[in-house]
Amino acid sequence: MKSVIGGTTTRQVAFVGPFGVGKTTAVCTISESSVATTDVASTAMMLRAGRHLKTTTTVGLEIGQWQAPDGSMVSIVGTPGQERFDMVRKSAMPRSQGVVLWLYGHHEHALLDTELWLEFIANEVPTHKLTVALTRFDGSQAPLEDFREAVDQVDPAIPLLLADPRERDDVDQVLRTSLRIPQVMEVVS
Ligand SMILES: Nc1nc2c(ncn2[C@@H]2O[C@H](COP(=O)(O)OP(=O)(O)OP(=O)(O)O)[C@@H](O)[C@H]2O)c(=O)[nH]1
Ligand SMILES: [Mg+2]
Repeated sequence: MKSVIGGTTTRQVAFVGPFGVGKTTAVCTISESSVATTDVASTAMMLRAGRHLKTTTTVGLEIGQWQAPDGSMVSIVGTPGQERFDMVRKSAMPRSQGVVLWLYGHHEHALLDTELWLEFIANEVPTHKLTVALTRFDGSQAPLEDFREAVDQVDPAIPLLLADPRERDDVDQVLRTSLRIPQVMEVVS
């Protein structure tokens, strides 16, 4: 595997979303080359209900590469989830053709988080570039229709998918959707 430092491609997709949702995991799952990550040991271990406990966090941009169905390579840029790295996250979005908002589907504030993150991200990028990927959804906090409704409030055209950042097929589908590559889409409508 060859390491990639800096983008060597013309198209780019950015992964954004809360701390620990799985952005780095998704970049590593999908990448054709080894990923230059910017993860460091974290003291901000998340212990809130239902959220994942982890000991590292992303502080800069991490870059992987994904091979699109037409054979071209696309840069996949993971961003930090923590609020204090807001500037880093914002820097990745304008040059991306697609922005994927990864969100939690199962914790007690999942719906409110969805609304707040959508509002925040929709201020930064046009909604036609946006895709929402819901992780860990189990219906325990709110039905899927409620998440769809929250997305509709911003733009009904924004695709919403259920995806596991650890599963290659899921991340592949998220990326195709993000670049609006025609496919048999199992989006929530
Ligand atoms: N059970 C479960 N675990 C998941 C899922 N998606 C990701 N994980 C795990 O959650 C953790 C996510 O960690 P990261 O990929 O570092 O998260 P991140 O979004 O990059 O975090 P920051 O960069 O710190 O904001 C990993 O340990 C994953 O294995 C999921 O759908 N279900
Ligand atoms: Mg990360």
